[in-house]
Amino acid sequence: MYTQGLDQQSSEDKKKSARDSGSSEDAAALAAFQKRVEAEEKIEAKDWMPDAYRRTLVRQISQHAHSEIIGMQPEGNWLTRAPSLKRKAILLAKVQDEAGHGLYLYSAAETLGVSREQMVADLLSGKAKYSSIFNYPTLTWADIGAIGWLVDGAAIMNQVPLCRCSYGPYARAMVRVCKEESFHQRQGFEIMLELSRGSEQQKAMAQDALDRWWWPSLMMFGPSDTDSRHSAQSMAWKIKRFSNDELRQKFVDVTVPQAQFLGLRVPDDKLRWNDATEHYEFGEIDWQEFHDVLAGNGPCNRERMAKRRRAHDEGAWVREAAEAYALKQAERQAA
Ligand code: FAQ
Repeated sequence: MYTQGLDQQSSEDKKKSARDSGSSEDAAALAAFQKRVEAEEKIEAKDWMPDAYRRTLVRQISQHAHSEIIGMQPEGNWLTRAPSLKRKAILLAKVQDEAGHGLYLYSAAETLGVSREQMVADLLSGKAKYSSIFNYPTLTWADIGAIGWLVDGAAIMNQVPLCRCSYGPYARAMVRVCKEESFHQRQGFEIMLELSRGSEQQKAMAQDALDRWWWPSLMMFGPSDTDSRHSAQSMAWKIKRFSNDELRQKFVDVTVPQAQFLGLRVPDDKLRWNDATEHYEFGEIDWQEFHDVLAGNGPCNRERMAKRRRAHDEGAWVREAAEAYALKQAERQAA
């Protein structure tokens, strides 16, 4: 009788119980989900989604959030040494923007059911990744120009397509992030412009910064398409709209003329314009360096993590005070 009862269950009921149990994802549910993605419908937090789609988003969005937070450190290093009050105010605003981006992104990830505490714990334990680029040192003021120009430039190239990501909360967060990154890119380029039109020493500083930041910026786009384990599925789900290599090529095509305008030399002997493809050809990335940085052995990995852990510990009193205040408010409301 019992088995018969199950057999008689409508297909809608079966889908519902599969959804409720969060277990078996039947082929019909997966196909319906894919159809929504292909119709460019936004997937929202309460909609059914495959477990693997949810996991991919939590992974990417939390890594992205951690990158924004750790990314405050290289530039934060120059806040007290900016060459003028105006430059200091601009840099302070930029670093605060990065903190804001981290917060929007943690909030977007939380809509997928992961807690902020868990994400932060994964970062602090070294389990979660953040962008390789933030493990390089900022040795001179020109590095602040190079970060804005190249790192924010690469970030925009990668993130503008994320405004069309199939997951609504991530896509919407990216709209504001991209507007701010666009301002950051311009302020970096303007620093480089001023240095490259300055004294011989300033020009040399600008060139040295480009020499050190060029290749790590190209690495930001991730492994080549042949080695990118997530790209194919993420593109099928319309989380990613372009592959890592496509975005890297777009970045090179846009940035090389900017370097020429600055009168600076891109540190790549193989760089040349190809009339037939209408793209720049460029040299091979040092993938060993990329993997070393990802494994925690870049120039500043340990320093970045130590500083983040210290900041977290020193901020314990703020979290405790906020919790005590929330409790007091709740008690007052209940009374
Ligand atoms: N660094 O299969 P794929 C910014 C990992 S924000 C470290 O290609 P996927 C703003 C990848 O996670 C910069 N790890 O992976 C700012 C995966 O590891 P897993 C951050 C990297 O996800 C400016 C494995 O390698 N932006 O700059 C890197 O399809 C200035 C296999 O790779 C974002 O996070 C890397 N460079 O593609 C702040 C944008 N590349 O998880 C302050 C959103 C790859 O399997 C100052 N994210 N990996 O262990 C994305 O678009 C993608 O996640 C990619 C990687 C393109 C980064």
